[in-house]
Amino acid sequence: MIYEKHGRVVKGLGGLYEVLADDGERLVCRAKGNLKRDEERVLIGDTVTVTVDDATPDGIIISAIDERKNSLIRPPLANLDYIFIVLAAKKPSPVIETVDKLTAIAEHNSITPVILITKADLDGGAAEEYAEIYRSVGFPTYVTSSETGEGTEEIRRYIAEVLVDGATAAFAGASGVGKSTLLNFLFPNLSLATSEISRKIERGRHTTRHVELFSLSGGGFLADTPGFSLIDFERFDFFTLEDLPLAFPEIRARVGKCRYVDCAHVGEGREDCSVARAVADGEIPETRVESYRSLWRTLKAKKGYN
Ligand SMILES: Nc1nc2c(ncn2[C@@H]2O[C@H](COP(=O)(O)OP(=O)(O)OP(=O)(O)O)[C@@H](O)[C@H]2O)c(=O)[nH]1
Ligand SMILES: [Mg+2]
Ligand SMILES: [Zn+2]
Repeated sequence: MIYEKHGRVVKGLGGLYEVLADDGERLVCRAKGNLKRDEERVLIGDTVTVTVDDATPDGIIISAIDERKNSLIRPPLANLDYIFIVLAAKKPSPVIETVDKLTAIAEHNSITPVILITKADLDGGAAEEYAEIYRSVGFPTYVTSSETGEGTEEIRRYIAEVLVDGATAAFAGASGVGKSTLLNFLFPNLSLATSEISRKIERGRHTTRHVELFSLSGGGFLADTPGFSLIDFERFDFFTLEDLPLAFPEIRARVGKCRYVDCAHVGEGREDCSVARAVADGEIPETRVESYRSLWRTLKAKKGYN
């Protein structure tokens, strides 16, 4: 007998996928040939049709992927509603431009960015400084420590409130910031592997190797993802020069208010630019506008923008 099921791809390893069917059954399947190639490749988080052929031993196949709400290259996930951007107060100290790039990628893909600052026990002052930046932009922001438990009740409550009825989120951020540790703290039955950061280079060791979506009791999904290192986060998922100001809420709000018609809000002798003024007046944190300008230059230098 041949029949179809519909479900969510929650895990993928070595060409095999695990699909949580809408009826609760877990199916291990392969993907149809054309769903293995780059653009059409099955992503964790996809909702899919699985065709089951009872008569064949390997007869459980992902045969179609539903249209995606959004998809990211890094972490490789589809249909996200929230992305928890995780940075540590220190060990490793955050690369703010990478954090801001992630917020921009999230905004551009209609994913709500949530800022999660870990390891507050190591430097509470630094944690608060980072938090201030992102609170001022208006992102939900949490300061936590998996060592002392600080802030974990608040984040647990937020997750319980928003990750319901199929809503999906991922923890993303540099290797070693404590993503898996915090997930274990919040959901002790996950038992995710974690490991100490390297003493020599003060970076993580890429302990988490694959993306996996966990189903939560409220009907939502939450993924742990492999951390990235400084070098492997070059690629933009993304967009044009014109899109970039729209991906920074505090700049987006001032685009229409700039008196220069063709302004990219990157400075260069334009003291009266609405964004430059907001920075001077302390309304936009300097680090955010520095990230914006740096990303703008990177994008402009890419082929096709001259
Ligand atoms: N002091 C302190 N250490 C922490 C905290 N959270 C995590 N750590 C430590 O940081 C190290 C890295 O934690 P992981 O959870 O493996 O980091 P990760 O972000 O999952 O790293 P990848 O899987 O490589 O992306 C471990 O030694 C943890 O014990 C914290 O809140 N405070
Ligand atoms: Mg991990
Ligand atoms: Zn301007």
